[in-house]
Amino acid sequence: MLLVGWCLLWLGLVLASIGASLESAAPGSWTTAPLNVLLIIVDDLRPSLGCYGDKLVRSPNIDQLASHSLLFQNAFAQQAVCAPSRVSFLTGRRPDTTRLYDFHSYWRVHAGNFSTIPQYFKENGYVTMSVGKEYLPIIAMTLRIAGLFHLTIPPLKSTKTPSERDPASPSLVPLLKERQPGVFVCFSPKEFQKLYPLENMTLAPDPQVPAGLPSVAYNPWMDIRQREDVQALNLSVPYGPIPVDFQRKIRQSYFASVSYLDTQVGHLLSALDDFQLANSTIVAFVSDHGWALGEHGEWAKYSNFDVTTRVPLMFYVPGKTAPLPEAGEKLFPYIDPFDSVLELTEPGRQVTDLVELLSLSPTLSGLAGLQVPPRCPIPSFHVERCREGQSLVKHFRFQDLEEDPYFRGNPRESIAYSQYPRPADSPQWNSDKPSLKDIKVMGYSIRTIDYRYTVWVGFNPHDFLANFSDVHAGELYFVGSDPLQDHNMYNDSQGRDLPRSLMP
Ligand SMILES: *[C@@H]1O[C@H](CO)[C@@H](O)[C@H](O)[C@H]1NC(C)=O
Ligand SMILES: *[C@@H]1O[C@H](CO)[C@@H](O)[C@H](O)[C@H]1NC(C)=O
Ligand SMILES: *[C@@H]1O[C@H](CO)[C@@H](O)[C@H](O)[C@H]1NC(C)=O
Ligand SMILES: *[C@@H]1O[C@H](CO)[C@@H](O)[C@H](O)[C@H]1NC(C)=O
Ligand SMILES: *[C@@H]1O[C@H](CO)[C@@H](O)[C@H](O)[C@H]1NC(C)=O
Ligand SMILES: *[C@@H]1O[C@H](CO)[C@@H](O)[C@H](O)[C@H]1NC(C)=O
Ligand SMILES: [Ca+2]
Repeated sequence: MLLVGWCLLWLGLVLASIGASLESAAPGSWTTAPLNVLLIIVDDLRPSLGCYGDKLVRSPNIDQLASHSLLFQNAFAQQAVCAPSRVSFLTGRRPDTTRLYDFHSYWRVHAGNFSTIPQYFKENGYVTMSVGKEYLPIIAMTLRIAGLFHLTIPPLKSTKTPSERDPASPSLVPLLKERQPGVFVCFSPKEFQKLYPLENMTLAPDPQVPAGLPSVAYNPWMDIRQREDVQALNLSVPYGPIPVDFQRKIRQSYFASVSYLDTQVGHLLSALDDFQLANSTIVAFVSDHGWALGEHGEWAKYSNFDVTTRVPLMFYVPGKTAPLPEAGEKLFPYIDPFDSVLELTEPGRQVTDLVELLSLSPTLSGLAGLQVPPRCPIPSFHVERCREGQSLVKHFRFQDLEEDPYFRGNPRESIAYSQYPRPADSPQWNSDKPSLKDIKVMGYSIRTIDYRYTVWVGFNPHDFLANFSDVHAGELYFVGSDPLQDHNMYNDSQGRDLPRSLMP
């Protein structure tokens, strides 16, 4: 049985501005013509990209985007699983506010009728469109439902079925051109595996389950076990390691998917050039969460480790993160990852501050010249539009940098929060994706520039209350001496001066 690659589906949100209505909607806030916004949300993409320092992965088109963008080196998802993360960053609220930790409820009726990124842009005169995974028939997939009123054009269909189409068909290009529905084809990028010969595939540097890992922190990657080819391996549950040859195949497939994705991004961005939109379109590139590829003996997402919470995040803002392209100049010429000699693209500007995906919503608003929503009161279930994350707009004021070091930010002061629910203290069949009613423990995690600190505490799914007196386990990893998070120092640190409150 062939190992088919995990398919990185993606979603593009096109927020096209309409000048006249915008100007009346936001008088005085524009110094130049309003900008379009192209938001590329990749599914399950960890920062295994050239622009994030990965030496193996070929991602020339995304690297080229990065070279014209402001790239955030340390961006973290608020919960490392699809729907909770997407709902969180599209509404700008933490999972404890959307109350969506699983796939089974609709936040507008279950928590609060919060506004979303496309909804806010639409209310401000933008035409909003999307294509991709949010169309999957899962109730919590935000845009499918919300799309009824926050997308100008209903979400476009995507398909997971391999097809005879040109594998590199630039599916979103018709959107840019005619603003008409396109079809995105996701397929097994077999051909792209040639970029990653098995003999060149490395294993995770730390493929063992760490001795000091509390069992509640471990995600047993049940969905991967259910695959036919993995079942044939007769792995022991929950810790049984995957044979190393098979690990290499998984990693090969993942990296091949990344390169395939890169070609799609390349076609999409070169269309911006072709339609002379690169001078008037903000491009944001992001993923909903990361993905473990054997680190700590784990696979897939479903944890609080950096490998699953850390995501790529970059913004191209014409005239700000890169000079405005001259007439006819190509800012994003398509680059073939199969070219034997790939020129190294110059890295663009980078920020090392720790930032959260929650910041996407206020940041896009600020960059587009819309009013940045105010900070949320506590609680904020009744407030339709506010932000729980910071706007990152201050990082884009480059001209001030030389004179005013304040705008450099201070990585030491920045913090990113993530969380993950569990149904029990030991791994079991539903540990990866517990339904709300089954959640008994919540792992609240802080990431600072120096450490990741997680406490797993009792959680009541009926009143959504965490009990910080009821600590089931803890984790503490020092980034400097243990960047891969294999040496849990929590017990050693007990009684020392550590952060008391994990609640943001
Ligand atoms: C949410 O608010 C919108 C108006 O902003 C309204 O059209 C919609 O019906 C509301 N949905 C729910 C579930 O209350
Ligand atoms: C595989 O590794 C060999 C030896 O390091 C190297 O010469 C070759 O370019 C690699 N192949 C690819 C496709 O990266
Ligand atoms: C930490 O302490 C707890 C409770 O005493 C114990 O169960 C656990 O094994 C210890 N962990 C490590 C890594 O020593
Ligand atoms: C699967 O592994 C178990 C032990 O872990 C062994 O008893 C059983 O025979 C194996 N089954 C197959 C089909 O190899
Ligand atoms: C973008 O470039 C095109 C072609 O050079 C030009 O017609 C258009 O006015 C420019 N738009 C902006 C916002 O500068
Ligand atoms: C919180 O946990 C502590 C320790 O287990 C327990 O004594 C207390 O009753 C719990 N509080 C609530 C509100 O459940
Ligand atoms: Ca995902």
